[in-house]
Amino acid sequence: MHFLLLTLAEEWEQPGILGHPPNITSIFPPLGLLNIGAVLEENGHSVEIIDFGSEKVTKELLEKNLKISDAVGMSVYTNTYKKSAELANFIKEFDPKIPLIIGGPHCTFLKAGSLKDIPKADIAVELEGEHVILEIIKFLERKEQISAIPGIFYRNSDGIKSGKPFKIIQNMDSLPFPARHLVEKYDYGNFPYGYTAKKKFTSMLTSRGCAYRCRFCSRYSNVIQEYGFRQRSAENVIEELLLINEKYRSVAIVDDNFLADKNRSLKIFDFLIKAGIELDIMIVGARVDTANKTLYEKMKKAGVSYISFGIESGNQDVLDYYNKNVTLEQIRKAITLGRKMNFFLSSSFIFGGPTETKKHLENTMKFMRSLPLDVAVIRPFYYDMGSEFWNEAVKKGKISENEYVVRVDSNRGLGNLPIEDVDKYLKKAYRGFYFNPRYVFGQVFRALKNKDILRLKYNLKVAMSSQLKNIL
Ligand code: B12
Repeated sequence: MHFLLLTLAEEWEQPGILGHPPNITSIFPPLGLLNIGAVLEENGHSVEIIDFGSEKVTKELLEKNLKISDAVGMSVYTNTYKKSAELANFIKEFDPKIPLIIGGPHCTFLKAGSLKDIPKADIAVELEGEHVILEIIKFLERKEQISAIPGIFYRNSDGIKSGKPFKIIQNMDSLPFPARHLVEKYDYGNFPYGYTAKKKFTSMLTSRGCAYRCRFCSRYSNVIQEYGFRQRSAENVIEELLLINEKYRSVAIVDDNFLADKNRSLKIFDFLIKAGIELDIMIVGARVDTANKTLYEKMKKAGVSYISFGIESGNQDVLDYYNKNVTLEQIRKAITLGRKMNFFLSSSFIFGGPTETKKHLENTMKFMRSLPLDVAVIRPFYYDMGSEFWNEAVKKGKISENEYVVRVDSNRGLGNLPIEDVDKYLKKAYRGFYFNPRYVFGQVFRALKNKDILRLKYNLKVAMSSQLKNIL
């Protein structure tokens, strides 16, 4: 069979989907689809991937691909599910008989509900698709009953039905490596804040799930306990890194928490150092409590140049309320250590948590300015479907179930601060951080020290450009 796999992950404001690129391009390749692509090719099928976040998809291009495809698969994210529904309508208008299978976060969080949100889709896969997709092919080849397939929802004359209970892939080393050649046509790795990944760039996942329970985070293991936290072995990760090193100059490791297992991390970095691999490594998502001198020194020698932390707040009571299980002291220690290693340090903060007052936001602004960070991404607090806070707010009737993403707003009884105040503080925080003379001098100094003219050019661009508009 020939499969067409589609993803529309990035934000998309303009009307319609065909004929114009989204206003934000994909930074990372869609690993979920690359895994499924690898399994399909391994079983003799052919695959084409279209990433709507990486190219202008015209009607002609889509129709040309639909004509030669036996089935279509689509990753659905909540932030773009309406666009995904539009795309499904287009596909079924073009070819009413072509099987349309959906999967991804929106299906994992909503299950049968995702078939209601994407009315033209035939089958929805909750959780991992690598094994299920082969079962679905057997059904399409009339070799298996659809009701016998684990982890799916499908339609029949009585409405939406579920298949057998899902199965978790326990042995992560058994999965084929992502079929990266399927997206070699795209240019990933263009970060929106002054970090330019060495090209060619790709990403990788070495684990699934997270052992921690931050209450604001919408994660699969909140809706499906068994998802848990599963890691690939160091040997298996090294094997993939060696393959990546043959074609790519940089790789982003995008696990929820790659450094969770210190021994595994040390094994991987020791190997990279001994092998003298020259791969530029970015760790996108690390907890500050994994920071220690030995590990960071090995990371530096092994080629790590970038690390991003979820810091969230500069208030211990708020971190505890979020069940983040870290201290302000651990945050300061990790950032200081990362600075010593001359890593590019990115961080994310949340403004306007349910218990936060203006004083809390002032504290967080002061805290982030005191840290030698390169980037601070500040997001307002959201009740994200799949997070503990969202579940509680729904239970209390403060949010209705079909409100998938809700901003904190005391005007509707959510949190202490009205949206307009949080927005004011967001601007104040961005201005205070990026126009802090110590920050500007630090950036210029580091750009010159690292001969990173691109970064210098970028910082100047930020200072002059539209981003300024957002800040002022
Ligand atoms: C790792 C991760 C990332 C990584 C890697 C994503 C990737 N797939 O390449 C990075 C950092 C790149 C990322 C980016 C984004 N992410 Co993310 N990400 C996660 C995280 C932490 C883990 C998810 C995971 O384990 N993925 C493993 C891969 C292999 O699984 P997968 O991509 O989901 O695909 C599997 C299944 O979903 C299924 N599947 C997926 N698509 C399809 C299609 C078909 C046809 C089938 C049959 C099956 C199927 O099979 C795949 C293989 O098992 C979760 C939070 C969590 N802890 O759960 C958030 C999360 C999934 N991400 C989220 C979002 C919103 C995004 C972004 C859109 C954010 C943004 N605006 O930039 C981007 C989209 C990037 C992209 N182009 O894909 C949200 C989704 C919310 C929602 N309800 O839709 C989550 C839940 C985080 C959150 N807290 O809100 N993400």
